[in-house]
Amino acid sequence: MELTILGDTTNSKTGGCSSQGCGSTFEQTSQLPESLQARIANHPCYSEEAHHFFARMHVAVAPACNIQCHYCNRKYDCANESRPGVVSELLTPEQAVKKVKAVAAAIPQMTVLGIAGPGDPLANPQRTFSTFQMLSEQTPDIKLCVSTNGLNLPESVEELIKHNIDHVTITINCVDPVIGAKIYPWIYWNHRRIRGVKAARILIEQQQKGLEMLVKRGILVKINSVLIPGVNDQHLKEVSRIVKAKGAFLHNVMPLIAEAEHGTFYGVMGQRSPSADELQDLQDACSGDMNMMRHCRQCRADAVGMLGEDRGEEFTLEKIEALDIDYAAAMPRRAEVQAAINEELQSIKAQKKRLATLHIPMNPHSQILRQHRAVLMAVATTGAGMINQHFGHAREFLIYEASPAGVRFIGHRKVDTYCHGDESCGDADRTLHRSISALEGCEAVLCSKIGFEPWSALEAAGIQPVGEHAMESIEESVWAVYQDMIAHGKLLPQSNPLSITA
Ligand code: CLF
Ligand code: SF4
Repeated sequence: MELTILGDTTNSKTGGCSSQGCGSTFEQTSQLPESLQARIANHPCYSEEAHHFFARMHVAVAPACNIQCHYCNRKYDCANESRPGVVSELLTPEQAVKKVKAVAAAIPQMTVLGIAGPGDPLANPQRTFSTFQMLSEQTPDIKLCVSTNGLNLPESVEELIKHNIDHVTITINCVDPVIGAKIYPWIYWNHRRIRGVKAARILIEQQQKGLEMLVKRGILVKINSVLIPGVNDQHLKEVSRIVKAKGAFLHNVMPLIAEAEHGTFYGVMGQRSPSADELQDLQDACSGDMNMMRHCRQCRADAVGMLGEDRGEEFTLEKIEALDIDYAAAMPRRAEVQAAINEELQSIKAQKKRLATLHIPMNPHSQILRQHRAVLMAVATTGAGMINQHFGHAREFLIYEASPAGVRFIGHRKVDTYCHGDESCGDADRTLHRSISALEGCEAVLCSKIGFEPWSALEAAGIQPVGEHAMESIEESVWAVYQDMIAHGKLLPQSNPLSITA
């Protein structure tokens, strides 16, 4: 049977949709023109592969916003790119530059600097562009990235190009102003507050115009959309189709986070968030027309580190102010570390290419095996594409789907850390229970190590713990476990095998 490392193609968990391509995973990345591959190769958001190796950081220099989203409370960061409910430390452009240099020296694999809030970067043009200008002069080896609601985008395109911003994210939740009026109560436009459908129409026109202008100038554009059940869930397929047709590179459908304690309109009104299944179904449905991002962590406006990790505490303003960074001295070390990562990535790519064409004999009844259903598996990893994390130390699990068509990345699930490596785990039982609930739908969890207690609890919940693939490649291990499940008769064929001629 052939192993295929899939991106967003084929077989949803129920065996569903097919895809024409995805810009972010191995199979699709390798089909992109080389010049494009080079532009995303070390961007952890634009390349699923890169996010296992490269880090990003945000600087919170943009406090104001020019619109209101029903999922946002202005006390907190811009929820278009961030989890609501967290507040970032606001920086001046000078402080931001100092912080970027400190982080870049300490984390040489940090390749991308983004401005994503806490308000809208383009509603704070002076602060945003002054930061970008200083960074493009002083830290030339760092890619610059921005995320915006799009209202001021068309007027900002020239300035973005002037500062070498090669990656722009626009949050587009709708292309229909009637739906838009249910998401945006008002916008601030030409010194006036405008409400309802009229406001949504202006916002949508600006977003679409901005998208077209950026694409025309060769900028890579990612579209973020917040999935709001009952509001834009059906509509987002249309959004995906339109932005793809206009040349957007990637579509990132993110789940609405609406908690009453965040004080957002949706939170207070009891608007529900989508389930993991609903999110995956929509991503699968959109992937027919669009390259989909599935590894977004909805990070905060001052996030630092690999996606999914937050090292912000190591780089607070107080700590940064005390540092004297010699950036020129840090650059050779950064180049060395990044070259080593690129070399490793090349060898992983070569390996995947070999595997993708390799026929792995499973047994002679391959026609019967093709009838086996897809299985979701959770993986504990700290990066580098390996199974290299203790079950109890994982703050999140990556979710992969194995099916007769191959292995594909589905998304991630956050959990509370179960084990802190000491005796202080007062409510470890409760935390373990929550972790297991978060893995609902998974049939195996692959990790480097696991204790006896969680092992038993997982088994009791119908999830098979697997520890024997420690320090091995994720996709190959998921595939090996899938084969093993089939070999042990755990995945019964969907139809009567006796009716199939082997
Ligand atoms: Fe930041 Fe956004 Fe640039 Fe990435 S994040 S501005 S594109 S560097 Fe990435 Fe974070 Fe998701 Fe954003 S995981 S929230 S998609
Ligand atoms: Fe909040 Fe961002 Fe929407 Fe502005 S664009 S209202 S900061 S979520």
